[in-house]
Amino acid sequence: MRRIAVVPGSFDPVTRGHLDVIARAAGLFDELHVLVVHNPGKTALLPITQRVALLQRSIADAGLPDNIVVSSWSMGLLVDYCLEVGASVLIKGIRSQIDVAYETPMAIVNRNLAAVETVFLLPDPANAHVSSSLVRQVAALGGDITPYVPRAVAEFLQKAPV
Ligand code: COD
Repeated sequence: MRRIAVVPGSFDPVTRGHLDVIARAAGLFDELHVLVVHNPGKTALLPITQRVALLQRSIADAGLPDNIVVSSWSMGLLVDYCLEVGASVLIKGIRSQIDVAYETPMAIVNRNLAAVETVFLLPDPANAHVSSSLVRQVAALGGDITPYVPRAVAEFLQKAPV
């Protein structure tokens, strides 16, 4: 049986922290879906189509394996997407106790809803402090975001400042 997993996120924009989790998850599963989802709790910077394009380019530039599919989902529950593509696992990155507190209830609900398990991956310590919101803030104030994001994102935000 093919082992299929989904890495969901806002990816607004994709960071080096996200890419690290995606790279390691791709090595654990036969097929990995990187799924851009709107988080109603956050104010979006980039449209979903742009986030997908930047993810695709960043994954290609990093030379990640070709078992990675990038798509987006706005049709309802995350687990509905999992069922549609035959995925039985969600992957989340855990940087801190705050992430644990945020992710744990969702992991239990997703297991109850559709028997989809959540696997938590710890970050590379070099990226543990990186978040999209930090990148948005540094970019908005004119700072250097290149240590935190793939080259494609840095180039895009330099051309179209936030
Ligand atoms: N290192 C490691 N992991 C990281 C890093 C880093 N530097 N930065 C982010 N991550 C992880 C996050 O912890 C998260 O797991 C993932 O990467 C994505 O992060 P974001 O910030 O892009 O995305 P979020 O946190 O806004 O997530 C959006 C989701 C839509 C995925 C989330 O809100 C969710 O799971 N919603 C559930 C929707 C649903 O179906 N609800 C009903 C049942 S629970």
